[in-house]
Amino acid sequence: MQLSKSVELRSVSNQIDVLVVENDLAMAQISLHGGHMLSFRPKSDNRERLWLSQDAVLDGTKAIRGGIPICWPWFGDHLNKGHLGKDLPAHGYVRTKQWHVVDCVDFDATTLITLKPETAADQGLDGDADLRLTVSIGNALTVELTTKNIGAKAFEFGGALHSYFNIEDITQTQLHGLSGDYLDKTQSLFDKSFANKSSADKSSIHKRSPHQITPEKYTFEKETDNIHLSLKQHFTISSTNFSIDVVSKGHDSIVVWNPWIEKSAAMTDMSAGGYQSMLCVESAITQGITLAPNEQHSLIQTIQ
Ligand code: TA6
Repeated sequence: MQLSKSVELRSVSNQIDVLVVENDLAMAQISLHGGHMLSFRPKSDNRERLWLSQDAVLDGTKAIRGGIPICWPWFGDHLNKGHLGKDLPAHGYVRTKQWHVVDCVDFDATTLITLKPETAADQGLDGDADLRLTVSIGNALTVELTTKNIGAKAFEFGGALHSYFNIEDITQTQLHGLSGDYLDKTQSLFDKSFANKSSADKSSIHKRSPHQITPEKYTFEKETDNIHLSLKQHFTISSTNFSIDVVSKGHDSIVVWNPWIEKSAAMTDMSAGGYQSMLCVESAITQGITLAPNEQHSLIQTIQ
């Protein structure tokens, strides 16, 4: 596939291939391992929007910690672990697959790149899907994950654009735009098999779990793993001197995650202090979406 003038393919330690993009308006990096955005820096202010762990494993052996992991075709853990007789990976399987460039074009105000995984089929997806990630890099970054049913029967899927945002100091950070109640995964009945339960079971778990009301001032002072069953589309993450705008479409939930001190320290690909400069605000499908043959669905996040 011919790349456009603004895009170059570089190898990181001869182990993963990364698309390095520089056009008039922005710089960005996308790993072909996982179809994974690693960096987005608009030239208007030259500030990095995405957080990438300094200990991220960039050799293709595991999912990359930071950037925008593509979780698909489920969010969290898969229900059928036991039935399928082998462990299925958390957050689906495409974040460790090799992706290919399908299209790469420069326009006046953006570079548009479309990627697809080597295969969208694997254990845990009961159907035939075509999966594409289209990334638009300009003043803003738009990431669009499109799932199309190309088989003869309906299937259910979930997922997330699990974006890690780069912030100055988590204790000075506020999230604006969410309201209503949320499920606190650190305390709830939310168990490992939630993601692929039937819609009725999910809604029953949500009802039985202790719900919290989103505070007017949404700040962070401990481990946070909140599922907001929210269709709201516009969020702002504000730090002391800087804010990031996020617009989400096609989601049924917004997941807000920070592992805090102990969990950061326990992760081999995150330093103990890593939690201080990151916040995940994820556009997610936690309830599952059923696609009939020929139907398609797009999960979209725009970051500015
Ligand atoms: O989206 C939040 C979450 O599901 C957390 O529960 C947390 O474990 C996180 O994602 C990271 O998951 P990972 O599989 O990348 O370690």
